[in-house]
Amino acid sequence: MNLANMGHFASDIMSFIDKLSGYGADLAGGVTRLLYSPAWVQAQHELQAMMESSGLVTLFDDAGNLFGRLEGDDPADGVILTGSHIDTVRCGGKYDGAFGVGAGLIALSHLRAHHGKPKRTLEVVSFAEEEGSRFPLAYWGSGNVIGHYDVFHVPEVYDADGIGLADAMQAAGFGPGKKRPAKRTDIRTFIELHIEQGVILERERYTVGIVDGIVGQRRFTFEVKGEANHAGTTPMIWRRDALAGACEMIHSVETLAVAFGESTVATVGQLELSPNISNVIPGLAKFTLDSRHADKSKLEALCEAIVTRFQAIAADRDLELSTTEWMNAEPVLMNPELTQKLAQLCSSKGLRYRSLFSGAGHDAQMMQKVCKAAMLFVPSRNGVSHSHLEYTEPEALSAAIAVLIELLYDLAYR
Ligand code: HGY
Ligand code: MN
Ligand code: MN
Ligand code: MN
Repeated sequence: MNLANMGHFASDIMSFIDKLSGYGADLAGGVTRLLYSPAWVQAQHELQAMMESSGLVTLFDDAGNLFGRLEGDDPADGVILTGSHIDTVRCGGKYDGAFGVGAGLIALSHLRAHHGKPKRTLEVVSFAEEEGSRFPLAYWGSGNVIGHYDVFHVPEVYDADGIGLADAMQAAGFGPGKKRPAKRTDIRTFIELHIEQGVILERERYTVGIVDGIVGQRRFTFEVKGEANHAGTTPMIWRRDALAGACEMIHSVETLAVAFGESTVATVGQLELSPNISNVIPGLAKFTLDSRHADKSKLEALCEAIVTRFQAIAADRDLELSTTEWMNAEPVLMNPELTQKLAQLCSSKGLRYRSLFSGAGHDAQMMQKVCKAAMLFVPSRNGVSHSHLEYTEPEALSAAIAVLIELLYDLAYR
């Protein structure tokens, strides 16, 4: 079947994406919707209204995850869950996360309208947070659902304005006992639709991609302490310049990552200086490292090599180095039974598809620890994501939704 008549859900998903992107819209045409921010709260409540008008029963949990439920004949038979995350990076795009939530909502309302009550319960989730953009921790939403995090023991982490995660959660109306316990043991299957955020599907002209697995990811924050001093009166040889040291460290990341081979990526995305004044030698430099690899031992070796190099540079320059690792997600494989089913459905619909590994992290990485998980990708124009230029053709979005509907039908109605 060619893509043209796969456009059945194109207008539904595009109006969903356009509507949701209004919450946190920035001037460049992108979206900034950080965990527990006012835009995030409004978006979750808008979503709740959309779910309810589609006939779903909605529930928030204590962490702020939102679920829309289409109860089956046998609720004790566990839940088949689809969805993704509602938060975005700063100045992000309209599709990352939002597509998977909208696809799930459209799929459940289609199934309810055309096939009535399922045998097994279907739910769509809008996970509270996946990106790690506001606080130095990621997967706060799905992490609470699988018991990796717990709202009764909130990590002491702060955002750029010094607001703590626990305070932000309470201010948004969530927290221990506020809604329903987040940890769940009744989820049997999780299917996440997501944009590829890479260029393979578009360049090789595939309509959808079936995800084999997701790379491992480790994120750190490094603090380099030197000595703030006068830029004019401090000879070069007597300086303990935190930024000069950090620059040497950051430059070594590129060299080391390249040496580890092409499927290795390492990124320094955030850098803060103090006192950050033109005529003062920086006394403090704080920067993040995001490192990824499909192979766990290679990722460990890369991180070890990077930290060892940093320590040598700090010693050489008489600088203090402190290292905080705040994310360590292992590489995971998706459920082969589900990926096989997806392949059958894609070929039965005549869709051009291929399997591929995800270089981006996803909630499915957490959910696969407690249930069978699978992902379906759609192409990203020019491979761009985490940017207002993020875009996917509506027909591809619609084709993936059509596949999701058939898969959920197989899982919940047969
Ligand atoms: O950064 C990532 O891997 C994803 O977009 N959270
Ligand atoms: Mn995402
Ligand atoms: Mn149908
Ligand atoms: Mn993202």
